[in-house]
Amino acid sequence: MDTSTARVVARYRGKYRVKTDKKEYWAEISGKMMHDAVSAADYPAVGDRVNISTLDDDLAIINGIEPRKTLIQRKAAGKDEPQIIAANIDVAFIVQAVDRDYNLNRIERYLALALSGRIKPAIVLNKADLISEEKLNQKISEVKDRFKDTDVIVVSTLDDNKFKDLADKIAGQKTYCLLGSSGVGKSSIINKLLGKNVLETKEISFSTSKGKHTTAHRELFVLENGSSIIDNPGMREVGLVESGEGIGVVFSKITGLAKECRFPDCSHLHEPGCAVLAAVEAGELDRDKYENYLKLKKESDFYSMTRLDKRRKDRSFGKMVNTGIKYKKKR
Ligand SMILES: Nc1nc2c(ncn2[C@@H]2O[C@H](COP(=O)(O)OP(=O)(O)O)[C@@H](O)[C@H]2O)c(=O)[nH]1
Ligand SMILES: [Mg+2]
Ligand SMILES: [Zn+2]
Repeated sequence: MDTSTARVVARYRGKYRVKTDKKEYWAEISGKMMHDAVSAADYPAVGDRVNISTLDDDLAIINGIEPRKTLIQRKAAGKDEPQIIAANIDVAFIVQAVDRDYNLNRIERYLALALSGRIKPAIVLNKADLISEEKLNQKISEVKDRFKDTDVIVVSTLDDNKFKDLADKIAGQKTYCLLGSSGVGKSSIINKLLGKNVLETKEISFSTSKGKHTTAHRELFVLENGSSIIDNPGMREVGLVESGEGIGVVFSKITGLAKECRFPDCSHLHEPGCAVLAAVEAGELDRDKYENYLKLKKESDFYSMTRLDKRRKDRSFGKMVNTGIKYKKKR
């Protein structure tokens, strides 16, 4: 049995595809890993580097996960536990289509998601072919205005000249992921980077203006220059998990202003002496940005609170069970 390191390139229900320098294998986690796992984070995610033992030509066992450099996670509908999107990502491309999907608040949400995982974000505006030069320039300046420190890359997958800027950004050995609603062109972008149609793309239905996703699983592709890129199909909901940190970075202007508020626990909603509200009133802080800040902050605080609450309840339930056992033993 040979052991080596591999990268997780796809994850299915309980099964993984892993890739070494030489080849790919189907893999499962070892009995020990399965036994020791207590949360979703203990299972391999796409992008993870793992230690494997190969069983034969195409089967392997995953024995452990190497420490993750970065981790991107979200809250999925109806679930308490964060869902892991991918590991060891260097750059997250936040993709929006300039024609219909375009929404500054949503970009901001994805930015918080990426930054809370300590991943460098870049904004990709796709389908530049669909709107006039004038409208496009207006959107570009809106985005640049709202997100001053983030790269904005404008592309069209239908036009080589309008795709170069993104292709040039992809450096060897780094790992990228695409985030964005379905139908914005994530799979088309990967096909274009691969130079062949590996991923199926779907027409957008006019009634819902949403593309039906076809790639059911998350997958990592290795490009010619050695870099890797991950497609994220079907990301309908991107609830924030404890990403106070990401929010702090995206809204650094607001967190800076908050230090000047009269009350240290100011909610920036109605308090006297609130520096944030004052800046909104004075037109120094964009009102949309302020409102989106309140929304995302509330969501992440609520998430942290319910998690904490749940842990407390679990603990007291644990105690109750333990006392019960002790009592029984005594008798
Ligand atoms: N006009 C135009 N259509 C595009 C562009 N990129 C992708 N599309 C189309 O948008 C639809 C959804 O693309 P797809 O890659 O499946 O989106 P995904 O759901 O984000 O993976 C498909 O019909 C694509 O052909 C583009 O740059 N311009
Ligand atoms: Mg797709
Ligand atoms: Zn305040």
